[in-house]
Amino acid sequence: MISGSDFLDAAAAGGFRCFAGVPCSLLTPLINASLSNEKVAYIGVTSEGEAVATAAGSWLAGVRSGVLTQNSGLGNIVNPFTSLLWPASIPVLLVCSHRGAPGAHDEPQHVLMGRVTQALLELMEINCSPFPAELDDAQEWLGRVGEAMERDHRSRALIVESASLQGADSRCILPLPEPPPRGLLEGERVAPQATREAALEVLVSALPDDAAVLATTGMTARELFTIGDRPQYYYHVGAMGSASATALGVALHTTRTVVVIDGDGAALMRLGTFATIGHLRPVNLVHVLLDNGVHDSTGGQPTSSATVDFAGVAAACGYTRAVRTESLSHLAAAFTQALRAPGPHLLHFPITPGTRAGLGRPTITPDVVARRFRSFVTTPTMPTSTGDETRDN
Ligand SMILES: Cc1ncc(C[n+]2csc(CCOP(=O)(O)OP(=O)(O)O)c2C)c(N)n1
Repeated sequence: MISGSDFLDAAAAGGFRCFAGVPCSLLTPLINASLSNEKVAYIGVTSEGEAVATAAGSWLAGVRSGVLTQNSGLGNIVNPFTSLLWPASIPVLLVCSHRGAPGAHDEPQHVLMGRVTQALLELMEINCSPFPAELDDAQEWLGRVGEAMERDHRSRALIVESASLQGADSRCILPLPEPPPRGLLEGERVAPQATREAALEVLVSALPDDAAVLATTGMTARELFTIGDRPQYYYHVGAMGSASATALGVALHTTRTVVVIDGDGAALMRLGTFATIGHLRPVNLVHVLLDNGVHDSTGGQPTSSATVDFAGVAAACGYTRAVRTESLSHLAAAFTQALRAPGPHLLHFPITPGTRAGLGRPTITPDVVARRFRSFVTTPTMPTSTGDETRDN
């Protein structure tokens, strides 16, 4: 049995510098130790799927990362794992608790998942190992596997049993954070006029060369690629709803401006990410939400966006500035302002559904896009002297 802080030190020595996760009582020693560990950061998120996307974003920013999850959260992980990590060959270390282990008495909600945990991970082609029992084993495993993951680009899982970690009943006592400043809501509701492509053109033409851009799945990524592929673009080809969490993971590990272009259906699917962004407040994140009120990419089925005030949600979640923009010129002005001022920013722009005839798709494979993007993000930027406000995270 080893302590949470010993495991984290071994993880840091193996190159793992960040874990995102949702707590499990079996992982408490690890999470609580990570809150005071200077070598390994913990990003507390709202769902295990969000943790996978955030860890993917950390990796895209050059930081070897992991996910701390209860096995009951594996269901939340399946989509971003199969649609984001696997196609892009992004490796993460899953540290997964094993509630409901066969033979051990546990609560009814853990029994079935306990029985199928390893099989479920293996079904997703994730190589599983038992959590190391001794510190020497942990150091050896994390060093060896960390390197192997960078070579073969495949994720690994460590399965944590109830007796794996010392100090499982420790309590986490942290001071409450300062309440965030409330965002500014602007704009009257008027019928949208602009298409998604027109909005993307406005964003692209104002985009600084050193900014990273992540596009949500479906037509947004396809249109961005069609307008003009660039090395600083990351296209989500699946994993609907994960773009903002991936962007958060990137933004937390770079000083570059990170722009995420989201859709209303996707944003609603993982609305919890608004809370994580508002809480962690990455100053360099600009979240643009192109809202056509429908799932345009799959045939135009309505979403519930008509009754959701996205800027209000973002402001209530702690974004520094949240604006509803109503025209292309207003979007351009708000975007330019967001690029200069500390965020996180939410720009909500209502658009009309529809796309150009014969819209293409990214012709570069996701793994190549991921490595090209990672190389862009991890290349040091030239210092600028624009006089803009400081935006260190
Ligand atoms: C988890 C998951 N569910 C469903 C899909 C299928 N899908 C791809 S794009 C899309 C619609 C996305 O809607 P929205 O974010 O509003 O963007 P729009 O298509 O309107 O631009 C759907 C349902 C998916 N890729 N992933």
